[in-house]
Amino acid sequence: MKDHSYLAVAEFLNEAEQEKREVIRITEDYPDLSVEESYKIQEELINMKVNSGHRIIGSKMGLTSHAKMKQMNVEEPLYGYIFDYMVVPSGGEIHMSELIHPKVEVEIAFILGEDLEGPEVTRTQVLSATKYVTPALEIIDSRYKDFKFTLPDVIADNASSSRVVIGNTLTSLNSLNIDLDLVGATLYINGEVKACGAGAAVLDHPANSVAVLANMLARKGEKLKAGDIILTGGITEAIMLSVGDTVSGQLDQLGDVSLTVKE
Ligand code: 0L1
Ligand code: MG
Repeated sequence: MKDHSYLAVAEFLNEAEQEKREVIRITEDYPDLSVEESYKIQEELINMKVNSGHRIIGSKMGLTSHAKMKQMNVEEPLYGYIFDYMVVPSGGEIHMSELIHPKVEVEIAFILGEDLEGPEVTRTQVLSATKYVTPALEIIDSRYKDFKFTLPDVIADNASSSRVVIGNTLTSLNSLNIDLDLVGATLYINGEVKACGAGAAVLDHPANSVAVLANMLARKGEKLKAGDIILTGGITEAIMLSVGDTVSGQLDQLGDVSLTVKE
């Protein structure tokens, strides 16, 4: 792909998000698109959002479960960026009219107290740099038709990032009685259990996800900063949402996080 095409493809994906319109995946036109090139498109997309006045508040990791990595035939998770306009307060609403075909997953979010700079960040360093952990719901909303894509497609599309609900309870790690890999998570929709899992579903331990992110960012000279919010990856599978749904994510010792889906 030629350098000037990165910008054109990023514009195409940004418009799809703004117009709430699903589009044909970009690898139909660029079948040889590499992972490296797809991060360049993502970078253009992120710059475009920043230049239009949106603020980055953190990042997200995706494809962090062994099952999802196997399904996509990849050996490494992917990352994307979370913007201020994506954040919904716990107990708040998301609006279907602003989205395409949203799905929800339960995650553990980390809030950093110190910067973390790769390339060799370890889980132990992550745990000591973490100020709080909190439950989160991630709403993913791929801009691609029928949620179908290859790895470069989804990387370019900012890892399907769409909305994020952060719980109201902030917990410091030394006040937890269990390790985060053992934290159980349950996703309820309209009072029914739709999915459940444990923190270990996320790269064996959610702190590993933050370490991998720091080390991936180091490849392009970026670091994680104190105050960043990091969504470490879905503990549960992602479940399709419909208007009228009331969603609750409950995590052992970390508390609850919820949202309602409106028109
Ligand atoms: O794990 C995730 O947050 C999803 C990342 C992108 C893949 C998808 O949209 O399913
Ligand atoms: Mg996620």
